[in-house]
Amino acid sequence: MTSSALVPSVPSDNPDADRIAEVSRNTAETRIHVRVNLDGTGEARLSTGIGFFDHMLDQIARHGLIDLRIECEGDLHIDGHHTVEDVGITLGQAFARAVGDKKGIRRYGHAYVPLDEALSRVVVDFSGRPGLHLHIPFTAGSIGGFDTQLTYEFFQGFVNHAGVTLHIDNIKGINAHHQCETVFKAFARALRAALERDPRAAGVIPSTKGSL
Ligand SMILES: [Mn+2]
Repeated sequence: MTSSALVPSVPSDNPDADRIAEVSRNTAETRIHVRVNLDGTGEARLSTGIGFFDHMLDQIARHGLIDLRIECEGDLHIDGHHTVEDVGITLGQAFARAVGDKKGIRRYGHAYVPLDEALSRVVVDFSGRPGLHLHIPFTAGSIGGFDTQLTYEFFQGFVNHAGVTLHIDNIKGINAHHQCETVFKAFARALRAALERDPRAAGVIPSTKGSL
């Protein structure tokens, strides 16, 4: 049984207002509260109970200039699966809500980010159509107790609920911590680029369809 409480985002009639949304999602497996400000400064308050996962979510805030509050009490006595997947789902819901009708945003964003020997590229489209194309040849199964397979679960949850097309490629990397961190940093930079307001397209929905 899932319950989601959606706190209304700020009205979109002011094109300069901060884009803020809050979502609570409670199931028998996880209890999650997320607050995002897409026009923030990169401030993060994170407690998922998985240290490395918090470190990755921190990259989204810092490099996306997104204020992020994520509290999760999950069934970590089983493993990290439900926690990571459900944080992805809830964060995706919060993004969809904060982005609103997508008027005036750039819609597309991409970034290459290196960290020493590792290099990743992330391309995002706020298309309204969920699609994940993820290629990360992880060199280890676990990073500080974080199961690297859960990277896919996080992004699948996010994509499904944010309604974005996401292409993620880790191009090079030997150290798995570096591989994962370059993916999250590139994701953050791509989000920032896509969600930025385009002054040449103020009030315009960036699609020939007229809606996204
Ligand atoms: Mn690190």
